[in-house]
Amino acid sequence: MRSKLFFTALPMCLAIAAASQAQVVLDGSAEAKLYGAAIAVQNTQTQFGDATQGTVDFASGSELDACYATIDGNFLFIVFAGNLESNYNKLDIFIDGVAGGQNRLRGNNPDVDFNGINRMGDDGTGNGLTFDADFSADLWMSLTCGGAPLAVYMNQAQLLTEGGGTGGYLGTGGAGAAGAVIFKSGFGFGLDNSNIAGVASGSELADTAAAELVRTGVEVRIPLSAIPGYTVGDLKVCAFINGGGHDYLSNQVLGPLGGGANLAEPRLVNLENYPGSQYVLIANSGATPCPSDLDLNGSVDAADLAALLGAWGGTGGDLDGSGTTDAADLAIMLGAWGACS
Ligand SMILES: [Ca+2]
Ligand SMILES: [Ca+2]
Ligand SMILES: [Ca+2]
Ligand SMILES: [Ca+2]
Repeated sequence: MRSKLFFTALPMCLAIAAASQAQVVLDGSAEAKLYGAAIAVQNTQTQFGDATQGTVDFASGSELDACYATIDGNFLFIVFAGNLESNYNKLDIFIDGVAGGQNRLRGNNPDVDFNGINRMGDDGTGNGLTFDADFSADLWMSLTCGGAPLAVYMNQAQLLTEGGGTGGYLGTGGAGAAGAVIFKSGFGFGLDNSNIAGVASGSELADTAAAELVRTGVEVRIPLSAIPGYTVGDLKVCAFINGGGHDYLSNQVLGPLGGGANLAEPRLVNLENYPGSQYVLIANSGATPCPSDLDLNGSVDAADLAALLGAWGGTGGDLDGSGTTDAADLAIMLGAWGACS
């Protein structure tokens, strides 16, 4: 009886697998078909080491060569092509999706990753990392990796206008497609550290043609519902490589700096002082077509309900942007039950 049920269910599983083949694979690589061309290219050599190993799970340096992004249903995918050194240096990522948020990082954000976000923020003297004038961060994520076998760790926090907010440690995984993880919250990542090309070591203007060819690095999966208050419209992302304690900003920033040395103390950095935008625009012309369809199979059904209940109290099923998955989100899902129109 058990085996009969198994074989009955098998064709359905295969059908689901086939339907999802066109979706993004979290493997640390920007598939050309899905991601298209780079939306930002590095123009500054790296002062955080030029990786030379060519191994998926180890890199001796960090660089951000290019940025690729795509939106698939309710999720934003971004590839930060380059390397993240296997020494617990940080890739800090900031998303701006709505008015409000923080143009200058406050000191009262959630205590996540050994209070890493607040290490970049106001220490009480009115400083704090400041973005370009037209960028106000709403969501922060950070990735770091090290050890043998390699472990990758991911954290996130809301950046609300008055601080506070929620955040936390998302979890851990490894390198390559096998090490990629999608957490219960809907966040996920893939890491491929095999790049040995891209920008070289230094603080001069970089070879942008070489940087633009890199398509492997850190790939992240972000539930659009995790961006507080976001429903529709273009997004901005600012990313940089930082020291192990979020305490020493590199010269690997996207949008790029236009040459120059590491920026050092994060609290004293004002990106408005650097020419051009130290953020990247991610165009999103369409509204999320069917936000309750969490698994993107075209209908709101029992699988979505299970995903929502599984994310209860987290952000993975947060349909109304309140920051948590609760009864209000359940009501939205039940109201949208059936095929997506
Ligand atoms: Ca991929
Ligand atoms: Ca904002
Ligand atoms: Ca390089
Ligand atoms: Ca600027």
